[in-house]
Amino acid sequence: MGVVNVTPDSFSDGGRFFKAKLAIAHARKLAREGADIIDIGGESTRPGAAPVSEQDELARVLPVLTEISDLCVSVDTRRPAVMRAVLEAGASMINDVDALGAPGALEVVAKSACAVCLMHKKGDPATMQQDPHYDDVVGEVKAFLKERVNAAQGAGIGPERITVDPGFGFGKTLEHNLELLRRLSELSDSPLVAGLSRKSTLGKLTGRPVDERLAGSLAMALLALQGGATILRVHDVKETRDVIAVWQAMRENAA
Ligand code: 7PJ
Repeated sequence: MGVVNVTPDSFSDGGRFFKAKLAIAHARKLAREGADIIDIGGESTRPGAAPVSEQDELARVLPVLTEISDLCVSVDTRRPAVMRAVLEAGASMINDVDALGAPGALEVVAKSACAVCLMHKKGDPATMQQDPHYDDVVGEVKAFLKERVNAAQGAGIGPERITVDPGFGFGKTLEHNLELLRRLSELSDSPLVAGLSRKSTLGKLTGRPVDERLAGSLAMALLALQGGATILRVHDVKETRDVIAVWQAMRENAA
């Protein structure tokens, strides 16, 4: 899954892709480099990001989506009205950091045939990184994902449409993120999405700024694959493809 941000304040590309044309070109490039899914988002969920109106979110996402709806496009949104509009415009997947928690979200997704990613986060993006606490981070994330998968299935979303994500960096310290990565395979029976690309966890581990986290991101990608991740949400598709090729060759040649 290749990330294309259409937010002006997204931390990892400094807003370079705010303009629809640039976002479309970037999406095409990621698809050529081997992304199976293009994830576009019009609301930055980075810690402390400014809120975006529904109208602005749609104005950012729709012009990009309509130009690339021949691709498998996932839309990163928490709003049922945005979900409805993008599904009508050809989105294949809803990637929701609120795990379809907004009133009406389950119903909108259930009425379509799209795939969905149900992500865990603790707290609100504005404040979630202020001293997050868990008694048992793996247990808590696992229970939450199970509850949301049950809710989704209860609403009529078939298991073949559902993926889950521990939400690295969403209300989690470095230690929480590492524990979740270490025990990724325990989290769910549903296919796992892992998003670690360029995240601040890597800044803490390597001391590097966001534009120098490629090597760390690739190490994380390999660890996520080893932990059983099915979908890697990344910025650097070409390089991550090479990691996948190496990992797959190793697996296939195993007795
Ligand atoms: C994630 C996401 C993630 C899923 C963001 C960033 C922050 N969606 N949206 N998983 N992260 N499913 O790109 O670093 O980890 S926004």
